[in-house]
Amino acid sequence: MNKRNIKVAPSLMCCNILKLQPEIEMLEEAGSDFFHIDVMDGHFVNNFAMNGYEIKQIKEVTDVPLDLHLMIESPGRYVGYFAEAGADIINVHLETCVHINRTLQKIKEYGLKAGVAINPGTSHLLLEPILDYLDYITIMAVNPGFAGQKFIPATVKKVESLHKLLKRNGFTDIEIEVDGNIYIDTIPPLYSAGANIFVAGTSGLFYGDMNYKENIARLRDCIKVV
Ligand code: S6P
Ligand code: MG
Repeated sequence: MNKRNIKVAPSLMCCNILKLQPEIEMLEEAGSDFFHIDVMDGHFVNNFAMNGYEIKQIKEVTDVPLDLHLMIESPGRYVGYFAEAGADIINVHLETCVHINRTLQKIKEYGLKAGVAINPGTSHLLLEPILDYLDYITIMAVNPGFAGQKFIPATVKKVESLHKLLKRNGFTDIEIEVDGNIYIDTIPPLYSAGANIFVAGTSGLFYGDMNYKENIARLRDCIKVV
């Protein structure tokens, strides 16, 4: 792995919502690999964010793939709804799915990439039976629901152990994404542990004078290539 494999996924929840279209254009221009869209239902997490109507409008103004992070109860009921809104990747939380295989199959039936996200308190070992269905695994480095939280250190070991598990079982195409408090200090250990997609929020991208090009370049360049 070298630094070309790093993918940066700005979290659109951290944009200035009143200027969303110009923000999206600037982020696209700055080299975003995905747009990470947080969807919250006020049940699984104590917050609300983004619906299909809004996602559809975002899809109309960008070609950057939309990476949906569904922090909602019973996400299987809404796979069609979000597919029609323009999702390219749907990540569901393992903790919200009673019939996870069925939900992942449904995402695939819509021709989308499928991902599973797990909370800091959920073991990655639970993912072993469903690896066949996955394109992405999102490891939460904070408890989901809010931007601006502090990195949970145990995340690095979890990523490392997951990466080994994927290698051992021949699932080297599954990419590991990490979400929460991503910045130049947290990327290097996560990257060494095996993650390569980084959700960029208030810690690593939306800060200071909001120079997206510079800030994304800093995130990519914090990995030293030997
Ligand atoms: C949080 C959500 C995230 C945040 C992102 C913000 O529940 O899933 O995607 O938007 O973590 O980044 P930061 O740097 O403020 O933690
Ligand atoms: Mg997220």
